[in-house]
Amino acid sequence: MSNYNNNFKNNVYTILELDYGKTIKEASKIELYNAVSKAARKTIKQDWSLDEKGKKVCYLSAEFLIGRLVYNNLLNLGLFNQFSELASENGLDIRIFEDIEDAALGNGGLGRLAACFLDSAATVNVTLNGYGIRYRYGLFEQYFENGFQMETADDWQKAGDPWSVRKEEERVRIDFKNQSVYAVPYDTPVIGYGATKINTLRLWQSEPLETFNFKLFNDQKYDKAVKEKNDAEAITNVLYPNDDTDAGKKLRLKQQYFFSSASLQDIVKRYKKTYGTDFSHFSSQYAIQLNDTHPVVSIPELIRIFIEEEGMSFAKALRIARETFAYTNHTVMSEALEKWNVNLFKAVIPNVYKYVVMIQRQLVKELTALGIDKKEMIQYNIIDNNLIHMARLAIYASHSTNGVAKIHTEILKNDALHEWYEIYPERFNNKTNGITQRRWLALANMELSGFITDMIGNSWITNLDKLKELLKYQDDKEVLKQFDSIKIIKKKQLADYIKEKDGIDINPEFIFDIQVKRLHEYKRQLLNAFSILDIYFGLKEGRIKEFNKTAFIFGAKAAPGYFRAKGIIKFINEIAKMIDNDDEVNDKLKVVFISNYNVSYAEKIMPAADVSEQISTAGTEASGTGNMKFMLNGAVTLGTFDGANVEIVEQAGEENNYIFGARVEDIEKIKETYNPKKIYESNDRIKRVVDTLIDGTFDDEGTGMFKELYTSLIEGASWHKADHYYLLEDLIPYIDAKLRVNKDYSNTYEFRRKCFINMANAGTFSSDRTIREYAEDIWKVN
Ligand code: B1N
Repeated sequence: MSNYNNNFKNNVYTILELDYGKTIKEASKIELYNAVSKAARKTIKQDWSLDEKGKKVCYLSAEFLIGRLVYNNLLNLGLFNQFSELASENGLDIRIFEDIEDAALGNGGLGRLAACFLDSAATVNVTLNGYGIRYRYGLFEQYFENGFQMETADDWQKAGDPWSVRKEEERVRIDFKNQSVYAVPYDTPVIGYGATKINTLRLWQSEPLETFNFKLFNDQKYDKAVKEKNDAEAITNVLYPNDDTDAGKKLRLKQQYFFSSASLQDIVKRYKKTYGTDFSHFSSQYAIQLNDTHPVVSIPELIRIFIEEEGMSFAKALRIARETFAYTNHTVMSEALEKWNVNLFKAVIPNVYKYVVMIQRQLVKELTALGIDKKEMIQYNIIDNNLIHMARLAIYASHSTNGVAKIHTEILKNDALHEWYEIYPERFNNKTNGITQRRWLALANMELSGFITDMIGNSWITNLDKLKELLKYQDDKEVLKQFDSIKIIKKKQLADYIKEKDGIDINPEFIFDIQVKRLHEYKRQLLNAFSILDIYFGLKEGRIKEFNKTAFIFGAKAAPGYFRAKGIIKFINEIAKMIDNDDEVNDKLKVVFISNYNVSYAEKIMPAADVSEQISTAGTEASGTGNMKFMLNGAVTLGTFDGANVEIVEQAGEENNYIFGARVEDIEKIKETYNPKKIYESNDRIKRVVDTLIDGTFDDEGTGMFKELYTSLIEGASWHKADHYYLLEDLIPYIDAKLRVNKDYSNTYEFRRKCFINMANAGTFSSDRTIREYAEDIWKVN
């Protein structure tokens, strides 16, 4: 793999000369970035197309959180060393591209999972192409003002988009009730490791049929003349910043239909190039995976195309649709389950609504035949109470519904979707999430990668199970010492990075205890905050005597309209300030809320953690994938028995992690009688930390945020009972577990041994494994 691309460096020079008339010395960072990216692209030998032979998987997702592509592509193309040489020959730092913007075309775990799947499918040789939306602005950029979250637009194309190609001639037309637009595809090559396979990420951009209405312009109606353009562009202008919640907005439905229809038109057109109008091979040529309910409108859209454009019968169209589509569920939380108001749906895509009605009628027929009566039928109805239930539509009209971790799939089967499991048990299956070790170990932690490769060779890059071979070193003092020194290097690097980005000093000798993920009540960042306050008071009172210095690091974006989540950010920033100003404790306690947590920041954070915080209420976090990234980089998990944490401790041992708190069964039992106020009133420590929300310890500048958080815990609200996520129930066991971690850290050797065992057992969390399971069980490819 080393020397088949020996033109790369010369190509960089040539492109700089042709495109910018500059030498490498004269080129700007952005020019160099464009030249390096294009030169790397040029080394791709095979042509990459969407028309490969054999079965093709289409991964439809509203989000692809791909982050920064340049380093990953250099690695997978085998060009990283040549790039390093080029840099050093010209006196440049290889990190020169670190201020190229991330492509943040996703919110969090769901979008990042889609990106890891792209990398893995191309690497394990599965033909899988991603279809999604080319948002003009991705997830907002976050900064803090006085500890409050502020947002600005994420202009991710600032330095250009040298990895994509616009395919003007492959545009398709999308018709809404009162608007028609073009969907123009931008294709990005997805390069498998070793570049043996190139797949495609096709993102659609919305554009007007006519850029400029000349007649209106001549009639002096200037505003109207540009209106069509603006209205068209609005559709793909911005990513909805909600993670795990449903926005329910008209524009969002337009986005969903826009990319679903564009992708299906594209797929059908390609199919017809080979098979004409004989659709009997369709489902053996295409598998379509629906990433959550966001692309589920694809189902009635395909049926519409088959019936209206291909003259197929409804029965046949539904059968082919069912054989082709599969659905992944990513959450059981009711706030996130998409339901579209019938009137809104009809106002946007009336001609698709027709087919939803036909599917609903067919559902009633089928269920009646199964002996289900009218009353029982209600829970299955796709159209019910003037709402279209997208998850029900997906389960009914597809052949596979999967959850994303064992415990999550069990909850789907036994609880959230139990009624569907009863009638279609064979459709349900689990596919535990995974992460790509190329980005999350080989690139993010080159020091650890090199160390691992020295011990067991480099086959782990495409076969992560090989890490198990490291287990033979688990008691080797010398190995663990080196492993520890790598962690220290990564902690120093993170400290430098935080200093540079956020201007905050962190002592790398502190324990790095880290919680990074979207801000949501169920993820319980507030529980973490309370535990820190209790430790703070404990240190001041002398209740806690021995304590290893710890930096508690947070990173999280709150949806801009999520008032409570923003209150939690402000609260944590207030705690950080109080501790910083307290000379009694600030030599051993530090709280940091880093700003603008994103994929690139994560690449610095994951390798530097000693403790991974995964503390969601049991039964709420479908899987989590950050937990896997921490584990792979050698951190212990401090977490609840939830999501993939369950499988993490199954692999690495409970004795090497810190599991605490109520389990799903426990919560089931206490649910009816749960009384957080009583817990609060009967425990002085709990009362003390919760009261900081209202006793003047902290100032929320008159926003009422802290009082509202207090109320949500103690009094509840109409839509959620008090302390809906059981913070007070779990607080004391959580603090106990946290102090156990802290104590165990005193024995460096024992602690690093735990970390090492976690890393060595992370093999199963490679998204290569996940993709192989989808390929075999759901897509039936290879
Ligand atoms: O999907 C991830 C899981 O690892 C996480 O546990 C899960 O929370 C996450 C609506 C979502 N579930 N639902 C969403 C995202 C955007 C949106 O608009 C819902 N994200 C998840 C990968 O399986």
